[in-house]
Amino acid sequence: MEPAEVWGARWDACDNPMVRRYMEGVCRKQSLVILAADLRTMAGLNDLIDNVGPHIAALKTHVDLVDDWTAESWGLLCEKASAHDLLIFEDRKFADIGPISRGQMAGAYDIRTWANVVTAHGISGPDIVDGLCAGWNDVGNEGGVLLLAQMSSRGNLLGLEGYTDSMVSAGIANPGVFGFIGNGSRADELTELRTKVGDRKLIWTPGVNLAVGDGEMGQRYGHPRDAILAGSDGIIVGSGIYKSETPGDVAEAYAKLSWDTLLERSG
Ligand code: S5P
Repeated sequence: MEPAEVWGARWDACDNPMVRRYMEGVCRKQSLVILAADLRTMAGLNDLIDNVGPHIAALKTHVDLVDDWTAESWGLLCEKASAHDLLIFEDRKFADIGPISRGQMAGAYDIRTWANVVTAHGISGPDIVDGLCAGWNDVGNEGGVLLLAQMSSRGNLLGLEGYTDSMVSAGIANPGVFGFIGNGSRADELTELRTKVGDRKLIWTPGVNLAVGDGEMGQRYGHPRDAILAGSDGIIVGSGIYKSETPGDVAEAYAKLSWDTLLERSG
């Protein structure tokens, strides 16, 4: 199916260059799964991508989790991700002022050279988005920022009155914003977020798992189908996949469910 048909109004309304790349990738891969590859060794990450690469649309990394990181091994991992037709999403959760965030896109990890999408908190004000985009521009790249509008973890402060609304109004008109992180564990909160966001930006959701309930250390989970029907455009799944005995099969099951639900939503 054509992306315009699958994504409907979101396809026409989007204004960040990475969004259509993602939407097209989802249609090629028939998956809305963003793998949260929260492993601590390069060997583990390589094995995981070999297993699940065909079933996911994007690879989410925490580059500073990896014990045996080297620039060379990371470059090879990124090449592997590209060979699997994956967007690369560094979940760095930047939060500083614009110029420092721009500098943090460089540094030892040089995120600006390999990440297509990054996360940021808006706690320091909306200029962080321009700082991150300047980081990409410094090396002739472009990318998209996902602003955290909600979180999945128990007791987080993004639920305080007015925070989510301020985040959405700060990000909605900025073409550097790819979309927002919403809370996949609470479909009603997500429905509200979607109403505020409209069709111009995507919403990606962590806190989803086929086994609904509470996770470790305050993580909460909802069902991916409920999240997509409530307006999620990408399901971020970590331990649900990488802790299973058969990550490839489990990723395939998440992919099928996510794609079927997207078609149900669009149809
Ligand atoms: O609110 C959030 C935002 C994010 S990006 N809650 C989250 O859990 N995340 C990330 O999603 C978190 O950093 C982790 O990499 C992933 C969830 O992993 P899981 O193992 O709970 O599926």
